[in-house]
Amino acid sequence: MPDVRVNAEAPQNPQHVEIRREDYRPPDWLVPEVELNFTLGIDKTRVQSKLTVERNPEEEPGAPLILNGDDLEPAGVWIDGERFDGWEMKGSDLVIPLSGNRHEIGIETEIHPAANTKLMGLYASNGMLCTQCEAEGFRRITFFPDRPDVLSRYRVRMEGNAKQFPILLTNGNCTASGETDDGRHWAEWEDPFPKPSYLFALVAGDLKPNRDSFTTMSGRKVDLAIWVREADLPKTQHAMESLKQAMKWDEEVYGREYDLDQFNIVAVSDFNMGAMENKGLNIFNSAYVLADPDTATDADFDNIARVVAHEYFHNWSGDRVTCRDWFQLSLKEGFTVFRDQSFSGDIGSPAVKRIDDVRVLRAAQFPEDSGPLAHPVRPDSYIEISNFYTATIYNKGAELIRMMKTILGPEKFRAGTDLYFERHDGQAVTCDDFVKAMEDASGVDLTHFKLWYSQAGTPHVRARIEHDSASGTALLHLAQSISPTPGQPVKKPMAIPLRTALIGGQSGAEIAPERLILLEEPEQTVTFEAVREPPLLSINRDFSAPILLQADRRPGELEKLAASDTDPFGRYEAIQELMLRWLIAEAHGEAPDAEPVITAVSGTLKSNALDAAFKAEAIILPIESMIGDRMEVVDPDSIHASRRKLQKQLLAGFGRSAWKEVWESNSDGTFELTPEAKGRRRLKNIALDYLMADQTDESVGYAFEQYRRSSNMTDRLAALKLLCDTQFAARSEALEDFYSRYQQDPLVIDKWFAVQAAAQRPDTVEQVRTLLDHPAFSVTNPNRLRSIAAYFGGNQWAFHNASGEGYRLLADLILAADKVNPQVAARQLPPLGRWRRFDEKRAALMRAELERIVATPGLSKDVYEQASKSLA
Ligand code: B3K
Ligand code: ZN
Repeated sequence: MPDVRVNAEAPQNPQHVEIRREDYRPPDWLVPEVELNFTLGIDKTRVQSKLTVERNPEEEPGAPLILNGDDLEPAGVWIDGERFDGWEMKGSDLVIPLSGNRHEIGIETEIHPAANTKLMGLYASNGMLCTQCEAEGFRRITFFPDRPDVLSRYRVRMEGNAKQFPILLTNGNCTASGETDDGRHWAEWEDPFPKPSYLFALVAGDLKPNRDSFTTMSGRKVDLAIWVREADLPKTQHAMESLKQAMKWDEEVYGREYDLDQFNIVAVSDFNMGAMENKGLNIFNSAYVLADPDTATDADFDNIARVVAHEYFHNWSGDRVTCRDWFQLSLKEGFTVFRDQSFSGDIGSPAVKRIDDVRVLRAAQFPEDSGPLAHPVRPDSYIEISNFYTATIYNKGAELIRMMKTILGPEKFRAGTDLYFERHDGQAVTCDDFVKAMEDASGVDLTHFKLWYSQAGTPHVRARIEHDSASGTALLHLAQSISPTPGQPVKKPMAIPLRTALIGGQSGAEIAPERLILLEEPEQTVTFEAVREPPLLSINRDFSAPILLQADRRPGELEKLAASDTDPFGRYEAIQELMLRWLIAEAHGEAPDAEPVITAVSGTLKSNALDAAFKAEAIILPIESMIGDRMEVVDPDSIHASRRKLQKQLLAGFGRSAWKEVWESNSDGTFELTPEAKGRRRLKNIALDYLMADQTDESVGYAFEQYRRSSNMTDRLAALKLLCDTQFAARSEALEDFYSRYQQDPLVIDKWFAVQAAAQRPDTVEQVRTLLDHPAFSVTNPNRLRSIAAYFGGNQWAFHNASGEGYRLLADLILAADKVNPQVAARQLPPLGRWRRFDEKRAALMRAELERIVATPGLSKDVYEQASKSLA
């Protein structure tokens, strides 16, 4: 690991030291070969490792071998076959002095999978054994230089009870297997590709495969298998289809071919995040594998395709080329998210996918970038790396890659990725190496652009157009600034690619074709010639840069853009901006006129040129937190009231019967999973949402009818969500029915908890308190914990209840979860950290909960880092 030093500015706690990027040093010892021998048991597993270690010729001679451990004790250590007792422990690391330059180190450890509630390292889930090693879980299995720049070839032997663990899987290809006389069996596997320890994986359990195959572009046949419990097999086909689509897409779009003879995916029910890209053996949260129309929504199906593709794409962007250190995490994550976003756009609708991605960025990353946990895409320091698997690393990281593609153009971008993969295959590299490959392949200087990696915060861009009709000249005045973020009080101007066009204010035609403006100065003016009519500014088209744009608009401009922008994203943006301006004005008590919003929504719904999926995205009201992000001080109650009011005005403005018509005409008889069918379901359910705006007997009746009649989870859950917000008897009837119908299916019961935690009701806090005592609730299963914590923390109106009870509830939950699983507990903290955005009373209540958390004895460093930084 990099040297550990304490930064005077960082929160102080003697046990929780800060790791700094600038302290990176290459490893003293390399480990070209690893042999692991597992004697498997749920309660106790014995791990014997044999490491071939070589002194790194470029590093300090004489350095001892330091192997990381976590919760481990060596049961025995051998050097070159001789038992060695001269080792010592330094903290949790094992230190072995070595005289020569190459040795064979043997280490034996004993681990306890069933007792491993952190779900890092080797753990038990539903009677099976599985692993999670990224970022620092391998050190909970055996002592090892557990850092991504030590790459090793692995040979693994697993042995265990054949009945309990009929299936034994690890990375690479199986080379031998057999049985012993006493009901046990074994398997040996070899992974020919050197990999860092974080990509190691092992699975042992009673699993059944959905098998298929894929023939690569060079004609090699790859055996594919998705391993699940037998009862879940019928729900694996969508994941399998998605995998084959992803394999083909990566060949066609990036020229990347799969490299092993087999590719395995395993679904597990206890998993800290979505999935993990272990070489040749991806391990998945079952939520991202299992789906059928009765139990999974359209969004679930899309997420499965996205995550399956994401993990598969990591085989090149992550596994073949990996990160030098964890500060470079976005090297693999930002790039891979960009790749999965493009994939999802290509198999569905690129415009709708872009809208969706920007919505996620605005809802999750922008608040992070303007809050106490803001950090650059390439962070400078961390206390616990698990806290840095953030929207900034992933989603803003993806925006950086997208911007480079925009600046270079598609051909040069592809040349850049080709060069990157070719140049760095088998290496552990940095974000700088990625940018260098882009520069070398394209001849474009990206020096200024690289500031996006080191400077945190979302740039604000102000745009104003000035038109001189006599000369036909339009001047576009641009100005940029970034607010300070923790540790970065003064900011430099960024290089911001803005795709820009002009639309004729009268003709509605594109009067200046799209061009790319690179805004590099604090202020810049761009000239457009031959502009014969008053222009409408269509800027940051397709959201070409992750910025906060403030464009000066004359009255009526947004309405025109909403109907005529030639960029679909721009059209969406104009409608949303109209809504936001109304919602904010209303929340400020200004009684704005809703007519322009009604016209834009009606026009969109009536358009013959737009498809249902786009219409749905465009007319959906911005979520409450998004409205809050635009206010000086977030006022949850008036935001809620304002949003409800606009919903009612749109119900009346477009007309109840017109909404009913949208609802009914988009209800198909047969269930299909095509982009068109999904778009129609989405539009239908948004129409139902509007119909329910006044919560009359009649409209609640529609929702209940849809709930009962639905043949698919998308429609059923949409109706349940709406009923959940009401005080009608149909609410409890539907909730009870849903529970009894799906009680055997944990992924659906997660939804049952989630809809209640997200409910828009004045008594949600009390309801959620009661749910915590429900027999099916548990803090040990991450999906179940998230089904309440994440949904409640994201429910602005309920969480920010003026009583402060919401804050207390979340803090209680975080503290309870921290005892079993610090990583997942820490991820629930950010909503409490946003106290600066609220009124004094709420801010004080939020701070009090953060202080209570920080003062709790035995707090993990995960939660400590998030809470203490949030208070700073
Ligand atoms: N690389 C993993 C994330 C691991 C998170 C560890 N705390 C999944 C992914 O991004 O593909
Ligand atoms: Zn990833």
